[in-house]
Amino acid sequence: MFFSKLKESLKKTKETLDIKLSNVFTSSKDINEIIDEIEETLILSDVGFNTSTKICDHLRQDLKKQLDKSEEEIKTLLKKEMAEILENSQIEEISDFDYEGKQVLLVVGVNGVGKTTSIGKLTNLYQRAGKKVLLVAADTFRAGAIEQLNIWAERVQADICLGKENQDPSSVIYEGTRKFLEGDYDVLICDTAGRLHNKKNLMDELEKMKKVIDKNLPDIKKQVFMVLDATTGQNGAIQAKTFFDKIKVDGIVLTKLDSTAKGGVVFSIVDELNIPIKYVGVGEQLEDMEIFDAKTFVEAIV
Ligand SMILES: Nc1nc2c(ncn2[C@@H]2O[C@H](COP(=O)(O)OP(=O)(O)O)[C@@H](O)[C@H]2O)c(=O)[nH]1
Ligand SMILES: [Mg+2]
Repeated sequence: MFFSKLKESLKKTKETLDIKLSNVFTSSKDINEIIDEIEETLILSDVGFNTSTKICDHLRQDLKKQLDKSEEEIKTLLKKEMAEILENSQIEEISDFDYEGKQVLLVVGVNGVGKTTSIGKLTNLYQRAGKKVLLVAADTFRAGAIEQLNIWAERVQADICLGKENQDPSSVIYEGTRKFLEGDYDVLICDTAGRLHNKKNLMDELEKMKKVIDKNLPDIKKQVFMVLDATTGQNGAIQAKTFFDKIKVDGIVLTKLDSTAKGGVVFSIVDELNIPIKYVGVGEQLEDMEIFDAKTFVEAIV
């Protein structure tokens, strides 16, 4: 089940890649020409220029040692090189769900990428692992945003700290940390308003929220998750890069893989941003989130 949903959600990406790749092999070409065209295909599939070049350089090396240069063999080697790029990022110590102590997540990203929805889905995953979750609605920019998280909280039956519209988000976070310490919660997940890296006051606000968490929960595992919308492809990846200069991000949640052919962006996120993708969103429902796994991903895409 787990695998089939990811596969299904990557259909658009796979189809686009398949069509382009099969074109590469149609007329007779020499091997260099084939690899050049594969490289072009990857770039056009949002894998990113540098990452595509890297994959194809490795592929060229592989094929030097290889007599069999059939389409099938080339594809097998291509898959291997693509998987290697993703596996490099998987230095996962202990999974967030197996972690025994208390933990905090601060969820950040630009508007509409799927932060609030992902928090609902993540809460469900944590609960299934037996963890008690407390939510904090610190997107006080709009009353609608607070209500949206509240609806998720009701759906998954998690406790929530509700901010008021226009309340300083750091003060809502503060209230959340107090409640978290008083209760027998395992996980605190904080929703925030969408922001762009180039809005200084909003980035300062984020910094302040982080400080409040650090100060109130000093000895607790903390992670900042950045949510990225896969449909924005390379643009989203580039935008994320500038974000990281301002705030340390521990993991990426990549959403909307089900509604794009730009799933190739996964490769440049891992390779160029050097931040692990932790979860992928594959739909709008509660269950539509999966733990990112390099091998499964490559199998579903090529
Ligand atoms: N198809 C699809 N839609 C998603 C996914 N994640 C979020 N969305 C939708 O994206 C829109 C914005 O989500 P929201 O959580 O409000 O984004 P936020 O502004 O970052 O909090 C909503 O309509 C969500 O249903 C996903 O994985 N797949
Ligand atoms: Mg939101």
